[in-house]
Amino acid sequence: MRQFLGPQDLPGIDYALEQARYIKQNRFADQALGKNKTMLLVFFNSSLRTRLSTQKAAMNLGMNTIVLDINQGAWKLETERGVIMDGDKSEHILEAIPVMGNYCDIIGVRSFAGLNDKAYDYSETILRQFMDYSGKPVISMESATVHPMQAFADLITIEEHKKKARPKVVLTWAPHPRALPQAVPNSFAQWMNAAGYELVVTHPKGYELEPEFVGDAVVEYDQDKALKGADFVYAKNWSACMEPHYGEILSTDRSWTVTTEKMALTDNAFFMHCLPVRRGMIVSDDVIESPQSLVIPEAANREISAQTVIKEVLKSL
Ligand code: AN0
Ligand code: CP
Repeated sequence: MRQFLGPQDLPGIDYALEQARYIKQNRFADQALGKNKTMLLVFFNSSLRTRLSTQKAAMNLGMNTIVLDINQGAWKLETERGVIMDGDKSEHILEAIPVMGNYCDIIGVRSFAGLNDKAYDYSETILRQFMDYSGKPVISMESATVHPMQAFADLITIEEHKKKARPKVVLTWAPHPRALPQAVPNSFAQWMNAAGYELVVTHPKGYELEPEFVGDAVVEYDQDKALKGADFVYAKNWSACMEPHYGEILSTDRSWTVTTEKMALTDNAFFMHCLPVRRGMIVSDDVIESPQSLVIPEAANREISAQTVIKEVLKSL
């Protein structure tokens, strides 16, 4: 496996879940696989969970890890080709990437969508440059359009808690004061579809996601209707995806906040969110603190999804 952006990069979803179950019980069984191998994690954006869980996963596999925060201590990188570099950027990404590739065996990259230019974001320009110029396998740690290790951890969490083979999973938009990428909802929808669950996506009009991720999921503009009979409620904010409003905030309607009243419409559903979450905006304190809240087990499973993915990459080195 030379790249990881989605379920299509793994040998199969059932295989991946089986591997994840094994790894959760046997975290240190594959230490020989990663011995003297180095995992480099490159962050263009902030992170708590991804930073810690991916390092932990690599260490469980016997690897060494190096973390580089591009915005703290590295040279400011130019990412556009063809510019005259007379501004504040000291180094071009097209030199920086092959240099980084020399010091490691696998690279994880966090490079959020800029939300200014949809074509630039949706062609995964930064991640593709890493794939093309590092000479090393590249894992998305939330790139412009996907967050596959999060969605894989969410899938593992649902598998651990579901009470029926094909649960009803509702992905709901919720309000947020800042414009956020579509990577988390894109990947969540993609992985839920890959798992064959019943998926309903609900959001105000104008927040439609790309059909390549939504697939055959039902899109329901009435949140209350969508929540009826749900087994899992996955809340997330995202900015508008469709032109001419790409990256814009079109609604801050707090009636979409997931509250106890909203959860009462479900079939005693579990509440999920990738974190970090803004209480009072996305979800009420009562819901996130309730016994039905899975936010902490989801975050714990980030170690497992990362380890499953890194192990597959190590096997192919
Ligand atoms: C990011 C996002 O929405 O993509 C990261 C989530 C894992 N969230 C924020 O920037 C708050
Ligand atoms: N869920 C997630 O990716 O969290 P971080 O942004 O803290 O890594």
